[in-house]
Amino acid sequence: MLYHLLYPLHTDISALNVFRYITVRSIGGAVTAFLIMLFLGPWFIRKLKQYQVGQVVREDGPETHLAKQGVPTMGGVLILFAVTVSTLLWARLNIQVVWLVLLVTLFFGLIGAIDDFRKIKKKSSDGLSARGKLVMQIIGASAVGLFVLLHPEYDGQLSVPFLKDIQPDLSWFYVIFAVLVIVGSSNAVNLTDGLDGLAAGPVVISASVYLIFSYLAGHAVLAEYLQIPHVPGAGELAVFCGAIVGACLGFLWFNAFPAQMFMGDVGSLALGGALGGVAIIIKQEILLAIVGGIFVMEALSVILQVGYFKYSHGKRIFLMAPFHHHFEKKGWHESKVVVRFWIVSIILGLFALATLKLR
Ligand code: 57M
Repeated sequence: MLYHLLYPLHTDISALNVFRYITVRSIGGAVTAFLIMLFLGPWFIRKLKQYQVGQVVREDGPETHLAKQGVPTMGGVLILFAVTVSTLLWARLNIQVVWLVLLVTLFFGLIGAIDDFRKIKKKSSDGLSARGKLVMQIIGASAVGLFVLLHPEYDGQLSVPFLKDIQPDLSWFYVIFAVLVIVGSSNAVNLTDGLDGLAAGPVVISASVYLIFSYLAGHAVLAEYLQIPHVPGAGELAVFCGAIVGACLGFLWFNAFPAQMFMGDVGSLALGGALGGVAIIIKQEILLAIVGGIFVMEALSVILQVGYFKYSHGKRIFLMAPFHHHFEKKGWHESKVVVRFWIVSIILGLFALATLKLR
């Protein structure tokens, strides 16, 4: 909005020229979202306590988690508020993909909110049924699939990191692939969100990497030089990614151990959906498995554990799944697990950036 309001005045006030630059607006988006979180956070936590929006902790988990009973949850509502306000303030609003990704993110947030509400109302860890959640997620992700189908620049080809000459063509299967990426990413972030700061940290790192890739994808000259797909308008998604980075950093302020609030499914499903959406729109789909390697690893640990548990009639591969519980059960302190997962996430983020040159 600021772009539309202020940039036209640059002929009279030359300083307003800065609103033209995506870099400046991405930083503006990040700082705005961060400050919204920081200033509204304490008030929001008080309101969550007042309305008794508290976490119901499962009894079958690590014992240390029983102390977390009643910690205010649904902090994701504030994250989504901060992301929406700063994206609307700093992005160019005449770019379709900004609206698409923002609306899909909010829709995934809505699914999570329904789930959270049910859990809080019933005071149990059963929210929406897994099937109900999945159907709604597929409906939301299909909006991106439909966009891809209707826009000729999405030709069904995949960008394979490190291998610029290999671009498998999925043809119209690409639409199904897009839905799988978004739904998978949303659920993987949700599974990861089980320790203080564990989901928000890697989301900050992944969104920072996608901020850079979005900027490059939207820049015709740089995209050609780096031999990555050029997607007109994608640069504005850098502003959206900046807003996610800022909002999640602000959330971490309160979610760092010992957490004053959790994000809830409203936050985790939305943030995962957002990352998946950006990855599809800027055509850096496979890269998400590298950048979000922590999320992939957590989801895989659950698939392997549940599969083996059923196959072997009760045996386990890990002490407990998702993977972070395994380390807790081994006696690592929660903060140690979280910081070590962040370290791995940073390394993976750097590795993902290296794909720009190593190809
Ligand atoms: C939700 N949610 C946390 C919070 C957060 C198929 C199965 C493996 C699924 C999996 C599952 O349900 N995972 C997704 C993970 C919960 O946090 C809430 O949920 C939101 C995210 N969706 O924002 O609102 C608990 O996580 C802890 N937490 C923190 N700090 C945070 O910042 O400490 C969350 C955020 C909170 C709090 O304790 O209550 C969750 O774990 O429920 N299921 C599991 O994860 C269960 N695993 C399991 O049963 N594994 C089995 C195999 C055979 C399936 C096994 O390995 O034996 C575990 N869940 C829990 N305890 N809580 C079991 C142990």
